[in-house]
Amino acid sequence: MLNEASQMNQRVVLVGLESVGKTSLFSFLTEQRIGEEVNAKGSTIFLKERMFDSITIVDTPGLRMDDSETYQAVKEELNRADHALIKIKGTHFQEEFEFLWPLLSKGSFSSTLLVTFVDRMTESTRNKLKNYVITHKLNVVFLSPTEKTKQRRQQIITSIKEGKSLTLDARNKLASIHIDPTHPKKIGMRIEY
Ligand SMILES: Nc1nc2c(ncn2[C@@H]2O[C@H](COP(=O)(O)OP(=O)(O)OP(=O)(O)O)[C@@H](O)[C@H]2O)c(=O)[nH]1
Ligand SMILES: [Mg+2]
Repeated sequence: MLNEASQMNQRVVLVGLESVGKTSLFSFLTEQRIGEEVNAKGSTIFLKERMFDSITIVDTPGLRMDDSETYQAVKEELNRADHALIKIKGTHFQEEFEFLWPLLSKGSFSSTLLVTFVDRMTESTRNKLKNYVITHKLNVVFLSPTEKTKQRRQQIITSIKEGKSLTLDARNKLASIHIDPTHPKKIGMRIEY
């Protein structure tokens, strides 16, 4: 059951490294096309907010190890957030989780962990992570482009509205799981995942 707070406007921030699919999710949740706040490569360059279902959602530029300005801007957004949608590529689960850890372990916002690029994980790493999440009842949603259904959208909205969170115990569990990265295969000059 949704509580009273869930009826009020909630501020939700999308957080993650570059190209993990934040803007794709922003567009999917708000049911609107991607706007003009991207550069030629499709990377988000400005914070952008939209409203849907009594939720204000903020799309942020991707975090990079060498970009402290973006890191600071995202950190400030998180200070104002009620909920964080944390996106991690399943193909690079361990390294991205470690990078985001300092942002996750502080703050008073509730949070949902969304694992993307599940379609690019090997079957064994995908199963390992999924089984781990089920066994430990972790608040983690798996998202691949082919699974962008109404039910998946509703699952994410429910997690936001109910103020579900990754508990400290869950975060510690996730930090301790070992998932081998799926290395990109080089095909000519292009890098394919
Ligand atoms: N295979 C696969 N591709 C995805 C997935 N999610 C997003 N993409 C693709 O990845 C690319 C980057 O997606 P964006 O939504 O722009 O990623 P972003 O996190 O907003 O990127 P930045 O703004 O640069 O940080 C797009 O071509 C998407 O179609 C996924 O789960 N699997
Ligand atoms: Mg983006």
